[in-house]
Amino acid sequence: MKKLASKSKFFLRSFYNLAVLFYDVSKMKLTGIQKENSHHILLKVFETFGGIFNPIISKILGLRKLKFDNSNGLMAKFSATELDKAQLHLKKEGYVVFENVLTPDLCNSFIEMSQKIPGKNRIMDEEQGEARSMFFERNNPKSVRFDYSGSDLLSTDIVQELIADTSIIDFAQKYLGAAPILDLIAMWWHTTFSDLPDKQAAQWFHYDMDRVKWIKFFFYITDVDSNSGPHTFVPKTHRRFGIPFKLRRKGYTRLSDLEVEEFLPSKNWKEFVGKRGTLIVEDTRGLHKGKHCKSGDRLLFQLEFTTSKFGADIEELKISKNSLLPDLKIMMNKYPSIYTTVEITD
Ligand SMILES: O=C(O)CCC(=O)C(=O)O
Ligand SMILES: [Fe+2]
Repeated sequence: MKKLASKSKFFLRSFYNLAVLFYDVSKMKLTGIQKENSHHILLKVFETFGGIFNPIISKILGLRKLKFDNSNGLMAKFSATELDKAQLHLKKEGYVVFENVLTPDLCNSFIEMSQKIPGKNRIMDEEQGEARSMFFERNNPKSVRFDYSGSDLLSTDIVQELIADTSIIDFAQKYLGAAPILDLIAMWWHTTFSDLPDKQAAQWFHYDMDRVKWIKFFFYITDVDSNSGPHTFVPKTHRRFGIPFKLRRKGYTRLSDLEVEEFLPSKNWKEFVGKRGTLIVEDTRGLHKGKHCKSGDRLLFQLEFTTSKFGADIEELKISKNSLLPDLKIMMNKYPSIYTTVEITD
């Protein structure tokens, strides 16, 4: 009897949350304003309904697709057939890998840049470390992860060129099925500072759910082998019900390898070893982590595109008028909706 009562309570609560979510989504669609608690409700609905409503909400909130000339840019070296095949793989498995996307010269420029702009040591589990701004010392890391801010990255030419690259944006759009919005620019080092995988540094399995629908581009800037912290993904978990209910029920949290292994055998996990310049495009709604770094280090650059800003707070991206490159300026004028997260300052 008690069990039945708690089951009906769960059932009622789930449908109440679903109704609230659709109310919040309609409000966002009509007014462009998001209610404060919406991200929490989005997470709750994902927990119970396993992602069946994400594509529907994305359709409601998404903007009409844009037309791009994708004959230039980093992805232009792949044929239309190769790119179509890649899209199919991405949809089916949740990830796709492209090799030699960034040239060694560009990777060198990224490494140089990572030592010229400031960043912060990630406060680790047990709150070790301090998050004041400093320059990264490759020979003397002070945390397991060293992060750069989106705005600092955006002040550099190489990053501006990448976010103005229509071949990348077009690939994102094909997956998303709506006009992409750039909602994250990130870069971080993984180091051997700690002997244990760190939850704060995303070294435990988790799914992302800051938005409704999104796609991440992970660029390896350094060579990555099994010991230097390869990005790791559980194929097909990006699909509806891809993450078993018993794992979703644990909440928006980090999961140990053992907890994941219980439902999704590790022989199927995909550990991406790859040379610098490798690009992994991934729907991080599936379970993923950065494997703990045991030797060497790893520098990774990341872009995320979404169909709507609905969800968690978005880090502001600021760029000063003086450092804005002409190519990006043209893109921002031609396709303002992609760059609504970017603010040009004096
Ligand atoms: O560092 C990694 O490979 C994982 C990062 C991650 O979880 C993310 O970017 O969503
Ligand atoms: Fe993540």
